Amino acid sequence: KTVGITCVPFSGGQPKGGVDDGPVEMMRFGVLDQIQDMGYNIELSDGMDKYQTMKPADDPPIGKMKNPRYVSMAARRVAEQVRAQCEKGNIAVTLGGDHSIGMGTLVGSSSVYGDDLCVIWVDAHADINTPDTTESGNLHGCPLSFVLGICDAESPFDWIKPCIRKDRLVYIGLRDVDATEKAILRKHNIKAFSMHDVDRHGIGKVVEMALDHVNKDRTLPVHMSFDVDALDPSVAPATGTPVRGGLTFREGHYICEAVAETGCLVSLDLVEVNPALGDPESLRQTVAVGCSLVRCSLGESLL
Ligand code: DIR
Ligand code: MN
Ligand code: MN
Ligand code: MN
Repeated sequence: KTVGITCVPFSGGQPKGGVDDGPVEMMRFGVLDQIQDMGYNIELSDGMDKYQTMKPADDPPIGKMKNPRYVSMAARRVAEQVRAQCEKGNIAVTLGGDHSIGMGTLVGSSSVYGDDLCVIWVDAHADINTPDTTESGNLHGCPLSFVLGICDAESPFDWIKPCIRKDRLVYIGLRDVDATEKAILRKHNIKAFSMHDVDRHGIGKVVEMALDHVNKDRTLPVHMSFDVDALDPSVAPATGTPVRGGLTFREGHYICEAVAETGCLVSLDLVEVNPALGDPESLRQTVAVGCSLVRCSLGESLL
């Protein structure tokens, strides 16, 4: 089996520099060798360096959206690379970069797997603002609204067609959701397990309920998008928008292990590792946990 890795050194979906160094730091930490040591072949998508050169000289906001052309171009390239990996039957692993690239990975994966694709979004945030509801204008808070067709994607995002079914999306780990996003979740009946649910039921039950919701028979292809800020800041401090009260080290890993156990994982994002934030020990800890979540999603802890 081959793991197809796409590195996306991109930070245009939010204001903090450094998240574009997430992929290179995970590589430096040895993520490729680690995956190979598990018995997988590795195939790297090309062009780690391309993202900076795509940056338009002039990219004024459109409405509230910041860096719209840059985000759109990057996501479009990600979509092509992830699509190519999935077409070959590789497990497509995308290392970010900020979470705006999630619109690319979902377009890419669903272009191969169709609307059977189930999405598990592990995050402190819902990332489902529309260009109209976003307060911040940061597009890492918006990727799901485009792919679900909750807003009609206007230029420069008009290449994105609705491709993910609302009843095949489930969240785990939410604890910082805008009022506008809560209204969207309610209106479209989107299933979400917040940290409150994790406290109430325990992570084992929550993951089982989440999988039951999107993939009752465990036969459909699964995409997991894992934002490291889902973890508690004590576990993953080096990230742009940390929120207290997150998943423990074990809870985060449990989710990945349970997804691996289904054998249904076809694509995975690991995003929002920002090596520029915090001291060297915070950086090392966050990069290490990012790599270990990737390995567990690929089955490292299964006996
Ligand atoms: C907020 C924060 N909902 C926004 N979102 C974040 O900017 O739309 N996403 N931090 O990662
Ligand atoms: Mn996110
Ligand atoms: Mn987040
Ligand atoms: Mn984010």
